[in-house]
Amino acid sequence: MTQPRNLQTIESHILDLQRMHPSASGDFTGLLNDISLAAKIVSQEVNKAGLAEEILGATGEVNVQGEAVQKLDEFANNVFLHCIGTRGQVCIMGSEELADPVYLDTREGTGRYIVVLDPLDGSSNIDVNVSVGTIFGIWRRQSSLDNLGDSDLLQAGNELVAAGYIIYGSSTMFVYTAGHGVHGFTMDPGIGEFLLSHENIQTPFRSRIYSVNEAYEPSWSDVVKDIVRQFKYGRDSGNGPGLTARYIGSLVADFHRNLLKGGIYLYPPTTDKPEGKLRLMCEAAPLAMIAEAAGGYASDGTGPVLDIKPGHLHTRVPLYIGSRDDVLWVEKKISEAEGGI
Ligand code: AFP
Repeated sequence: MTQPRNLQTIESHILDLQRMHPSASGDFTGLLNDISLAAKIVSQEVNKAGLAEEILGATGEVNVQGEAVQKLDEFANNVFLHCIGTRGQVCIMGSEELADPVYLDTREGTGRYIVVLDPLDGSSNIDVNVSVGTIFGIWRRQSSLDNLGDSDLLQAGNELVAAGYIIYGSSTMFVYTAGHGVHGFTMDPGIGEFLLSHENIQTPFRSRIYSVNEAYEPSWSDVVKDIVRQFKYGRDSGNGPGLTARYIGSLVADFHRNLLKGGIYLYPPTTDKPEGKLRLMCEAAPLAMIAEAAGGYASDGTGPVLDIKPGHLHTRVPLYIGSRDDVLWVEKKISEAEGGI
């Protein structure tokens, strides 16, 4: 008879993490708990999106990225703003939905952390019941509280203390890393808890799947066209088996599937978007930390995404992320095409 597994909530998992650092103040634990509470609230609202007429569809406004703001985007943004930093442990919060960073009240706490997030990524999919997600990254404050500025907010991904995402799909999952493996928790709606379901996720070294919006092919560079063609027909000599294609158009969902099954997600530059579409701080860097902690890799085509220092909160980067072998191969192809080795 197999031994039943002990159930573990995300809160107790985070507490275990805190015990590994005897000097920890509990600020970080509290912050992850805040994020988990916000995720539960957003999850509940996303789940009833089809029922509640008044929260479906666009608000009619355009956000700082020039995209139509969905009502649930606004809702999720507000929930995270209200839930995060309840102990005064967050000094700055940046959101994909807000043009400027928000400086939070830290009188009651240490203001030790900076949080940047995309509260509801893939929100153009909500109306058609496709999975959406939240992505977050947590950095540590660098200066004193009365000297907060760009050096605190605009840090590279390799300075991240933790990163995670929540996928609101057929079930809601919370996946995070704080540098000790990548762990996934699935929401049990009956008890309203995230329970450990995917301990120490390791992503396959080689892809079975490529994920890219191929409608942009006419405006890709020749090397990107060739890379995607080779994923389709088999890498290099065309001898290997080609990959299968999957593209949801919701980054968290595409990334999550590829993380578990082995795959590469590409958002290359196009002629009209030479920087690509995805934002470094609230999408690419946090997912890059997770990919690397699971044995994968993320590149902007020239080097690790984690090395890139943002110019501003909404800096965009091209993104190639997923199974390590394939992302490194993409980097090599781009480097060769640009006259490198
Ligand atoms: P939305 O939040 O506007 O739906 O954008 C989603 C997203 O940022 C990311 O989740 C997708 O992978 C990507 O854009 C899809 O972009 P394309 O529609 O250009 O393929």
